[in-house]
Amino acid sequence: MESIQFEIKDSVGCITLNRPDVLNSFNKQMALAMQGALDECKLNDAVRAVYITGSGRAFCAGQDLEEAISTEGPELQRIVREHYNPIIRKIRDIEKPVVAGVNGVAAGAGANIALACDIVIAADAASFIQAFSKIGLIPDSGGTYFLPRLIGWQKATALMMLGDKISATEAESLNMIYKVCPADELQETAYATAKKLASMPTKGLGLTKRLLNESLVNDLSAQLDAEEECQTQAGQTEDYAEGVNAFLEKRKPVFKGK
Ligand code: T3D
Repeated sequence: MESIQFEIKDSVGCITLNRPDVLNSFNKQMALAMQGALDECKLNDAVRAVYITGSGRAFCAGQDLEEAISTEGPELQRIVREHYNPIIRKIRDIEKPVVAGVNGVAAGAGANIALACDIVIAADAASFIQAFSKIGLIPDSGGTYFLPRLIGWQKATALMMLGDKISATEAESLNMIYKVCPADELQETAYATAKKLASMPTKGLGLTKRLLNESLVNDLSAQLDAEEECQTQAGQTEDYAEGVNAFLEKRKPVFKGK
C-alpha cells in the first residue's frame, strides 16, 4: 500500500495521506513521498490547485512515534530538517492554492502541516492537537510561526503548552481554520473548493500567495512595492485579458491558468 496516494483530477493534485492503521502518522518513507508529490504539484502545469486529505478516520497523527524512538530510525534532528521542514517550505513555495481537507484528528506535525496550507476546511468530527508538549517536544512544522499569527499569542501559547484537543468547530471560531462542515460533506465542500480554485486564474492566485507570504515579514512600504510588481505581472497574463473580456461581453470566463 502506498503511504501517499497521488492523482491529478479536475486539474487538482490530490494528495492522500495513507497509513490509516497508525492514523496516517509520518515515517521517513511517507515524508519523502509527500515531498515528491508536492514537487510534482509545483512543476506540473496540469496541476492548478492542490488538495491534501487523509484516509480512514484521521487526517494525520504527526510523527510515527515507533520510528521516532527506534534506534534504527533517523535522528530527531534529521526528522525535522529532512522530513517536516521541506514539506512546510514546499507547501508555502508552490504558487498554487493548497487546500487541506481535514477529515479527522490532526495532531503534532499533522496539525501544523494542515495549518501551513492556504485554506483549511475540516469535518465536524475532526480535531486539532498541538500534541508535542505531552511528549516533551516543541511544536515544529511551522507551528510556532503559523499558530500565533492565526489565533493570537495567548491562545496559541495555551494550546501549544497545554496540548488541549480542540474540535473543528472551536478551531473555526478561533480563526485557526477557514470553515467546518458536516463530515459526510467534506468531499463536496473541501475538494469542491480545490476544484473551484483550479478553474480560476492560477497565476493571479499564485501571486496572491506570494504576497501573503511576503506580508508576514514586510513593512507597508515594501508590501506596496511588492503589490505593484505582482499586479504588473498579473496584468500580463492571458487570464486577466480573458477575465476583462468575459466581463465586457457578459459571459462566463474560461481561465486557462496562463
Ligand atoms: O522525532 C520526532 O518525534 C520529531 C518530530 C516531531 C513531530 C511530531 O509530530 S511530534 C507529535 C507526535 N504525535 C503525537 O504525539 C500524537 C500521538 N497520537 C495520539 O495522541 C492519539 O493517537 C490521537 C489523539 C492522535 C488519536 O487518539 P485515538 O484514541 O483516536 O487513537 P489511538 O488509539 O491513540 O491510535 C490508533 C492507532 O494509531 C494506535 O495503534 P493500535 O493500538 O491500533 O495498534 C496508535 O498507537 C496508532 N498511532 C496513533 N498515533 C500514532 C500512532 N502510531 C505511531 N505514531 C503515532 N503518532
